[in-house]
Amino acid sequence: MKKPGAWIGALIGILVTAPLVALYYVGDRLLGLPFVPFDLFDWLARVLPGGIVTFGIDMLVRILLAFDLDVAQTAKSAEHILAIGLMLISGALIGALVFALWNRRETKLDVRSSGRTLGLITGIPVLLISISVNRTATTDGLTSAVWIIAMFVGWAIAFAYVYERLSDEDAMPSTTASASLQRMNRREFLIRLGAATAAITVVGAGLALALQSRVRGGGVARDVPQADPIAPAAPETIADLEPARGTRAEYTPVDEHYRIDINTRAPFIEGETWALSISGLVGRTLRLTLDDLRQRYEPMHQTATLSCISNFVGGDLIGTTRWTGVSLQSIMADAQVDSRGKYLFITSADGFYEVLGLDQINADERIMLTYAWDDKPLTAAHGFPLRVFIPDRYGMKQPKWIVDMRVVENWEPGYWVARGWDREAIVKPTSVIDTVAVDMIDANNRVPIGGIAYAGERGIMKVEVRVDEGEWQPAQLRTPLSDLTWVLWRYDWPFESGTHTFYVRCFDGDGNPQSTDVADPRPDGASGIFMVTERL
Ligand SMILES: Nc1nc2c(c(=O)[nH]1)N[C@H]1C(S)=C(S)[C@@H](COP(=O)(O)O)O[C@H]1N2
Ligand SMILES: [Mo]
Repeated sequence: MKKPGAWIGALIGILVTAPLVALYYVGDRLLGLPFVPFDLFDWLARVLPGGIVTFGIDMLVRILLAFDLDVAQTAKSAEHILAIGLMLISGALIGALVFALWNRRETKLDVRSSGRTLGLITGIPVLLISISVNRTATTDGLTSAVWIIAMFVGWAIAFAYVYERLSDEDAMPSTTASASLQRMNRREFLIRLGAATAAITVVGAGLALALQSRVRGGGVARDVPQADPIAPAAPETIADLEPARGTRAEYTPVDEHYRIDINTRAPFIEGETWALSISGLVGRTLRLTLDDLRQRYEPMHQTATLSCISNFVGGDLIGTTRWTGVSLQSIMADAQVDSRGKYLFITSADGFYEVLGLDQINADERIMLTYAWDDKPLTAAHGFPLRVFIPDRYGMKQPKWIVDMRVVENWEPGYWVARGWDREAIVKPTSVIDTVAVDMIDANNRVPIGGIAYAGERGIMKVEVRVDEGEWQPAQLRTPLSDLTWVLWRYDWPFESGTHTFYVRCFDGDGNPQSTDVADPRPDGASGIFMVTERL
């Protein structure tokens, strides 16, 4: 009795994995579920040695250049294609492997139980990987877990079913059907299977693309022309501007502040025994306890907005709180940096690290070792006992749970920089609509629209709102909590019922407009004009 071999298994692997990818894509676009191929790719980028990852990225860039493609525009899609390609190749490998395994059985394959087993064996590691690296899903952990496992079990049952079908065909007694007819049957089955998977894949991906702009919570506009810069001037802000109802809190409660790091659980550090060591190219090696930091140095307070570089336009990986600590300049002065010292290598308890230029520290007294958020010691999740604050940079440059600082001569890429993210990670201007507050309609039939705008240390000079194809209209700005925080804005819109699309854009303190380029977060932060469609 002839059975389908490893090559057929590989082919089937691709055929059943393609719809799996497409369905994950639908889940991602429509419901904010994790998109597994990117999670696996991110995880690989993280566990592979930095050298290999950098080499991979270099190769990718070179291939794009060889094809005369604009790297800035295509690198990210190339990476996405690579991630999906790797998933399909893994499917092919698994197909070859399980077909070979199943071929060694004496008895008939039980499609359901074998499918379930294969689904769990592959799905559980994938689930763990997704939990540890996913930064984009908006669904809760349980929903995401059920989705990942259920899809993998379904995928594996499809595998087993196809295997069974192909073995049946092979096992058909050749008394009635000729050998060539059997092969036709198998070929026909494969063609049908191919057509079916192609259909699911195309319809799924198409559906996701067609519907994604209708996702609740808004999206990014693709066809808004870039604004011209305006002349810099002091922004006109209003101290007691009442935000439109539904605008997020101007000051983020610590327990609502986003949390992003490479750990499923925050590293636990004993405050009593912890001490920060400062060594390397210094005249004086320091060992500072929390009390030393609190008592020996002048405390410094800065209310500031922090954003993750992985934040999508309109995403919630951004928050504002009051940071308290010690200017890094005072500490470096105490350590008497050697003239050969050029960089500060900061190590965290979780293996995270970042490298800061001493000239950057010397030029900016706001760079701070932070021990309190919201006037309370840092929580474990947010970096207890000590984290760095650097104005104008995304969170990836700012280690939490610091245990060690070393002055070194040579630059090295930090944790995320080594993994292909931007070396400087300077925040990009962004603005978001939080609400169209129909319930606040006034006697003049005006409905306040509100949200935030943020451009790091440059501040916000102007925010404008556009409704449908109308003109851009200036919004009012609430005086920000500091010049390092986002700005709450409000625009009173002459209400018209019906379905409308609302857009927002901002200009930073230098008069530069936010970019209309639609960019994903990788490698240097997302950009694009936020828009939201509402039926009113
Ligand atoms: N030790 C350590 N520090 C870290 C990280 C990390 O993974 N480990 N993640 C960084 C990233 S990517 C961000 S966005 C911020 C998030 O800080 P938060 O979780 O307090 O909001 O922490 C940064 N500091
Ligand atoms: Mo981040």
